[in-house]
Amino acid sequence: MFQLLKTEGKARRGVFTCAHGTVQTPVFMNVGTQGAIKGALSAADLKAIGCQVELSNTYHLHLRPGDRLVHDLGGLHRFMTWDGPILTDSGGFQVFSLASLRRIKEEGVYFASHIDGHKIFMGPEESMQIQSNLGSDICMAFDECIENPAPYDYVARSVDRTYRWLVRCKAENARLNALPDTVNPQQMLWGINQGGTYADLRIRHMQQIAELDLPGYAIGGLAVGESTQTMYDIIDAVEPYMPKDKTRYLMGVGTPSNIIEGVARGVDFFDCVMPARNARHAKLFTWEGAINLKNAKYERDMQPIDPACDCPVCRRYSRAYLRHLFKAEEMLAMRLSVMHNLYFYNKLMERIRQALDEGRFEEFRRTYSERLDRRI
Ligand code: PRF
Ligand code: ZN
Repeated sequence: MFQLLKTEGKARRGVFTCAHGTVQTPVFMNVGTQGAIKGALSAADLKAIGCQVELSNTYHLHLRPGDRLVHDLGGLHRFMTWDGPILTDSGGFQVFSLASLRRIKEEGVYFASHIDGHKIFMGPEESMQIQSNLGSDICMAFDECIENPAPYDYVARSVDRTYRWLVRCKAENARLNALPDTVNPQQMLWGINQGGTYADLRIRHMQQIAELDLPGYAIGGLAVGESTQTMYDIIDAVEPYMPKDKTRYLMGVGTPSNIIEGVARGVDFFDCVMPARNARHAKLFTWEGAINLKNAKYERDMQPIDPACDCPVCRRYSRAYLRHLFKAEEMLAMRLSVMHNLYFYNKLMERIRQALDEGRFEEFRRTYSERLDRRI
């Protein structure tokens, strides 16, 4: 269920409720692809960094340890000991970015596992069955994510197929939720808008999927090759056709600035591997811009990563020490850096929500949108 509390321009402040709790939006979902946050963060750490929603992947957990096993052990919440909301991505995107020997048919996708090469089939029903076994609160539709730019005719045909897949997802999700041994009978399905960089295809598809009256809608197929401006233009084109009373999720986006600009365009949910990935390369976000801890200038710097940050890492450790950990390739370098960056992203969302509550989001956007993406 989604309740819209307040708007400022197109930006939205809301509360989302599911079986495992309430979520204050706009929100950033912390990515734990295989049921763990990269950089050795535990479910207990997720609380410490202010995580509201954890995101896992159908494709990875299906291959290993297997969704049937997770089902039999009581579902993903219990398995990873995270009792807050979980969203699972459908596998659509991962099949297209990771798997090899891919063949797309009307019934679904045939591909080879990126782990051992064995042949797998995944279609809308299989994706729903896997996500039902995992017991996530939100399951995502099985879609085709096309790299931009792609030929108009291909995108048009693909979007039609993604629509037919969504109709099948909806029926299968309803059937699975009604089974007696379902992990999470309240699992909700969100649809995904596709259409590449073509506004007309995007809008037509959005109108079609809005009619299915799903509890949430995502914009997929962005941040996959197009320019930042094109991404913003597509969000602007689609947004008027997204139901106002349903949650909106911009998949796999992005930098702090992309997120602020996404909120300004009416998006409620975000996820991205960037904060964790950057952290593992010693690239850390601060409220003045991003820094690289490997830089020699931090060798004797006893300040925290960000003097304006109150995360568990900044309260205790210095840039000099973290730089040493990176140089020495200590695992602790990864763990502490990922903690700081994810805390930063969750804090960014908290500050966005605060600004919306106080009617000063536009001012916040002017102050931070460019600043946070620059390198200092
Ligand atoms: N589809 C799905 N997951 C995704 C995407 C998509 O288009 C993207 C695109 N940025 C990220 N994750 N199912
Ligand atoms: Zn910090």
